[in-house]
This record gives sequence, structure tokens and C-alpha cells, in this order.
Amino acid sequence: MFSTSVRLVCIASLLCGLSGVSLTAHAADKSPVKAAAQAAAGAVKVDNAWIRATVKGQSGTGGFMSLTASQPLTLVGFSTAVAAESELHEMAMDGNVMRMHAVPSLPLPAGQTVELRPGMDGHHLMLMGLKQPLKEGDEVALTLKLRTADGKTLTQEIKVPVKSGSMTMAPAGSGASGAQTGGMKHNHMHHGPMHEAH
Ligand SMILES: [Cu+2]
Repeated sequence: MFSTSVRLVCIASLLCGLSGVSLTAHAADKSPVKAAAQAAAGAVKVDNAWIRATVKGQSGTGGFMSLTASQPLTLVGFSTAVAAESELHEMAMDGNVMRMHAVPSLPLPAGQTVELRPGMDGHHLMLMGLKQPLKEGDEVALTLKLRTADGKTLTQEIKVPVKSGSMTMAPAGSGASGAQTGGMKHNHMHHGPMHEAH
């Protein structure tokens, strides 16, 4: 079981969506900010959203997306009917171990694309206590909770497709795996057992 107060260690990259080796700095792969023409949809533009599919017995998974706010906003959380608990998570190296931990919020500066992505120094939406398996082709309704610069709370409904764990944003670690991540194996995540460290 997951506990909100316990730091989780991501072994076998199953939970946190570590995929391949993603050492690139934020600036390096930041895509140009697209002209946010359609403002009507919501306070924040959501691109490339996906949730990692689960394997049998897996109770938590990650959600990833690019967020571009049209005004200064702070992502303060999210909710979804498919998970008992939802948190914003950040990945960080602790020695040679990749860990993820909850963060209270994530700033979304106006006009800048903030990527929630697998891998080192990335953030993700953490879905815990899943009430059902999530499989490729499913679609999950999420409600993003946002705070405006003047303290108002906004919510935004989005639909996020579920994709299999081997689907990555970064190049898969076929050639250059291992060394940079403390030797963790990057096998296809939907084949790996789930490990939970403490
Ligand atoms: Cu997480």
C-alpha cells in the first residue's frame, strides 16, 4: 500500500514512469511555446497527456502532460474517480536511487510550457489506490485543481488516454541505459514485477 507520508523508491521504474534515460536539462527539450489560440477550453492548455497503463496488482501509476497556462497559475492538485488518492510528485536522485516524493504545488508561469514527464527531475500526477486496472485504450477523466495569482481556485476537466508503459517521451534506453541511473534496469515496465521500497 502507498502512504502519502512515506517516500517511495522507484525501483524498476515501474511506478514513477522513469523511462529510458532522461538526463536532459529542462531547457534542452523544452518545445517552443505554441500559440495558445484556443483559450476557451480552459485556463491551462493541456498537450500530450497520458497515463501509464498498469499491470496486475499494481495500485499506483503516473500521469504525464504538458501544461501551458495563459495566466500565472499554480497546479495545486487533481482528482479522479479511478484513484483513492492523488498527489503531485517530483522525481529526484538520492544518491544512486531515484525517488519520488509529493510536492504541494507546481507553478505554471503564464505562457510557459511546464512538462510533467517521466524521468529524472520530472514531475507527474500520481494516482494511488487505483480502483481498477488501467489498460491501454482506456480514458481517464481528471480534474485539475489550479490556483490563480489572486488566490481563486479553478478546476479544469480533462480526459487522459492510458498508454502502455513502454511508451516514452524520451528515447527509450536501449542503447544508453543503466549507467546514469544507478544501474536500474529499464525493461519494459508492463513486464516487470512491482517493487515498493521503504
Ligand atoms: Cu509518483
